[in-house]
Amino acid sequence: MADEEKKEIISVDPTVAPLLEKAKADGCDTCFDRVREGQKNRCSFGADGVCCRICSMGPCRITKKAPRGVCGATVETIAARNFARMVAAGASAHSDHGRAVADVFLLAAEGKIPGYEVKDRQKLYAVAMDYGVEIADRDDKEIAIEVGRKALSEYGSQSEEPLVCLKRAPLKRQELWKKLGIQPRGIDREIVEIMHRTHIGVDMEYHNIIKQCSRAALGDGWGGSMIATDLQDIMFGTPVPIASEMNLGCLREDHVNLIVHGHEPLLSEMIVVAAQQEDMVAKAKAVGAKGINIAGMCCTANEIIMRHGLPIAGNFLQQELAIVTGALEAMIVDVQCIMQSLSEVSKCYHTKLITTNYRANIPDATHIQFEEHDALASAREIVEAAIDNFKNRDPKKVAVPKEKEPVVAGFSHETISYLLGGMFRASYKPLNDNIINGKIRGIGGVVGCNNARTPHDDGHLTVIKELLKNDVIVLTTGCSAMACGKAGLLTHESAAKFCGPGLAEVCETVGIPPVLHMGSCVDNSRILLAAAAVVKEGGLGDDISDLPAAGSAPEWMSEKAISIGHYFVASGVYTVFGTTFPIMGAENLVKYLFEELEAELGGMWDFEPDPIKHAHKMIAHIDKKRKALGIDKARERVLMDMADRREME
Ligand code: SF4
Ligand code: MSK
Repeated sequence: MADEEKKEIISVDPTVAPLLEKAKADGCDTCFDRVREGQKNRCSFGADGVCCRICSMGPCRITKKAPRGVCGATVETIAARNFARMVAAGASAHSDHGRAVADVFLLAAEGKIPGYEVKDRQKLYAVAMDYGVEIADRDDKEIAIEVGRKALSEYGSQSEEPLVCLKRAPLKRQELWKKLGIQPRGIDREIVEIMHRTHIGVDMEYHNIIKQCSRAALGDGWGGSMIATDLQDIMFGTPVPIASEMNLGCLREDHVNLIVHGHEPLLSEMIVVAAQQEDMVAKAKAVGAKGINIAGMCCTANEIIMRHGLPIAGNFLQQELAIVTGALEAMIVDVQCIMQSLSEVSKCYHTKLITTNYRANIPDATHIQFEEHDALASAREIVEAAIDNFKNRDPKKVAVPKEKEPVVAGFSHETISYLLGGMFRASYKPLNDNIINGKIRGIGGVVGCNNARTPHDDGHLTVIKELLKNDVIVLTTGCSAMACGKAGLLTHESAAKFCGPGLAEVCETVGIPPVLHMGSCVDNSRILLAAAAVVKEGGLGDDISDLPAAGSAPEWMSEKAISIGHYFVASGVYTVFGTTFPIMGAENLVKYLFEELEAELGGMWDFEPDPIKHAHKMIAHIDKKRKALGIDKARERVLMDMADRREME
């Protein structure tokens, strides 16, 4: 084997290796170094979910010789409690995001804060109707106030009534949730209940713990996250396909560069406005720059690309590398997926790390609190700080990669329906018809993070290319969507290059890319709604679990991914995770989540770190569902040999 072949692949993104070399030369280390050095050896008890540190009699580590904790807890109880706490943390992150959006939405509707408005009236009316808000003979302000109050009350509700948006699911699914007693009530309440149940000496039956996981996770997907998406769309506009670029090559050497990183678009929307103001552009020119360049990172990036066409600098594992380019004046962060090391890396360069949210401070960063009561003033202060920092840039340290790829992003589930059916007949019918006739084999939802323990972006791209080759259309969000964009998968042209003949034909006819960028992490709720719309269209069963569809997070790392995965499962979707899975040391729990849960929920978990096998598990599930629907014969089988495959590469 040649030396290059033996070399460990760190990333398949061409910007990464040269910037890692540069970081080394500049004397700073990154997550790529730490994962191979100080943090190389993982604790297997922690990785397998069999270490309990819930009380101070522990930590208790379960082995064959020591099968119970001090309190007598079994390995299943311990692993299920650890898993449940991941669901709680993930659901709380999404839901706190949704609450912040609902707060601002209501204040804006009441006229108490300037700068935010209703940009999508149709969506306001649609959401109002779902919440039972009267729209006839009322002005938008009144409607928005009532929608805001009702949405906000979903978080703290103490009533036994289920969440409003559950009724967007297919009827059969709603009935199943009711029968199983897993309809979420107040969003916060379900998260608190997980924390209570997993305290020492409360819930010690793993099926019952997982049941509460389902309730809390559904409260995230059909609650906290869905509210965030709905209200963001009303305030900032429902995304429609928009052209832009992805990767670090979008930083511009002759501009003041700002990256907005994190999750909540409340601030980034205002940064966009501030950076376009004439006096700000003039200030940038006065310091010798040609203008102000805003790019995004992680899910904030997905928000600004979808609504403004602003470029994406990179996904989770590239955040430190953006600073290593030496061309970044300010890294502006809010909440979630921000590495603490950014403050250390920025010390090697001139970059100003600016925290903006009272919930998320970082030692040695500059904190400029984002005040939603005077949002534009906060945004201007931040943009000015970036402009002032331009003079500190050291030209000798600047090395912006060339690589960037054109993309089309911003496929909301409403837009997909419009693109498929046209303005007057918006519907999912052409998609359903092409699934039934076999040109499209099924639907894959591939989402989630990067993980420094696996080759950066490789898991996403290998899984997705394998799905496309097998005529599976892909819906994507989060950092997975960015991996796709950087590799040229988010363009119309990619259909001919990467897809099997059936999928390629449909994409070319309808005029869509085969991988549809649907947004940020909270926008996984859009995938739920797309799945519900496909069911409602007819011909593919009467529940989400009947669809030839599967979910995947090949490189997941965050607790939010576990919450997302579990609400997919509890919504009836077979969901495969890569890298590692946090309960593998508890055999019975593995059996329950990976096999038995399907009989209860119609969906179940699976784990497969090898990306090709991972994709084929999804395809096998899709084929199983096609068979159950009686549409397996419709697919014309196209046999490809190795030469055909190489040509498609
Ligand atoms: Fe050990 Fe039980 Fe305490 Fe967990 S709750 S640390 S298993 S004694
Ligand atoms: S940003 S949660 S690393 S997808 Fe939403 Fe990316 Fe995962 Fe964060």
